[in-house]
Amino acid sequence: MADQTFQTLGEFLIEKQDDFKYSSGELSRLLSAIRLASKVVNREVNKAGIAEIIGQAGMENIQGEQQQKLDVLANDIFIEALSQREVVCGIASEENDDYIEIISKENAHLSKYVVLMDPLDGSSNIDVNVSVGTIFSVYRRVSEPGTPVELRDFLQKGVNQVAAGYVVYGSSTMIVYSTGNGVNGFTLDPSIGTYYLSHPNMMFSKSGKIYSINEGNYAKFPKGVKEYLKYCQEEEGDRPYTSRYIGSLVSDFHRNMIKGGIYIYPSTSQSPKGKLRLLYECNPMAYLTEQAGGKCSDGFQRIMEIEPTELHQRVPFFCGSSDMVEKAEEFMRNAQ
Ligand code: P6P
Repeated sequence: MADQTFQTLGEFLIEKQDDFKYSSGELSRLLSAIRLASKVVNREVNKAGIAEIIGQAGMENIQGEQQQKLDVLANDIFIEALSQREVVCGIASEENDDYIEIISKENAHLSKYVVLMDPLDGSSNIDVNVSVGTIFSVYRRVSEPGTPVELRDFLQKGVNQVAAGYVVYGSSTMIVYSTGNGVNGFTLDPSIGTYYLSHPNMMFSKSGKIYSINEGNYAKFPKGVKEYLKYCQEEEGDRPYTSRYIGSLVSDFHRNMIKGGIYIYPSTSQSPKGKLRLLYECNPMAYLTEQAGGKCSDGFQRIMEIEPTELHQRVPFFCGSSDMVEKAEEFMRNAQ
């Protein structure tokens, strides 16, 4: 049982309400909807551990019922929670080709926020009991209030985010988020369904000794990445560094933020833009990174300055302790 002196997420949201300039409490209610949805997804993700009894997600269970794939189920749960609260006018998701216009019952189109999300990132890891996560990004709409949401409301630079965060469904379930005043982590006490402030003011250390990258793609990496990896592995000073790669972005990111480190998903000869999506993976993680004193780029330019052109576009991703990212960028520049 968590120590009762720990502040709950609900209390924290109320206390920090004043941080949201001119907010009518909508952003707090939006974050509260995400909190609720994360608890439901947490239950479903944990239940997946007995898949052979209830049937593999995406197949029939022993009652002959069609099991929804967990990432589709997570997507529905977050969309439902956000729509019910009438706090968003639109949602874009890794699971949906196009954005969804949320037509509120009462204040049709008057909600001022849009949410972009990856509802269950790394879901392929569930079958092997590895942590997965939800990633979310929040913007104010730029189109006319009271009118239908437009694509330009979603194609905004990362610097325009008003909030971003992730849920990591791991050995414990945590929500880590920022609204522009630092990064705070909350751990779920599943016995009472309450999140407690367990990691106040999370910060990346300026440097670190962990690098996270899928070295199986080494042959396809750009020259600068290959040279940076050689740098990490040579015997010199505080090197060689340690290689740690879970294959679940939120887990690799979360560990690096706590212990220091760099995560790289670069372009490869096969995927010139890399694998990770700008709008609902890289931008929210970049927002958190910079709020936590770290650095995030595509190897050359700040991730949050990239002008988006399409909902599901991919970008190369270098993220973490600032000294490590700057060193990697130096190798990328010199290899040009
Ligand atoms: P690879 C999961 O599919 C994901 O989007 C991230 O969570 C993860 O870091 C990355 O892809 C893993 O990709 O190519 O190394 O399996």
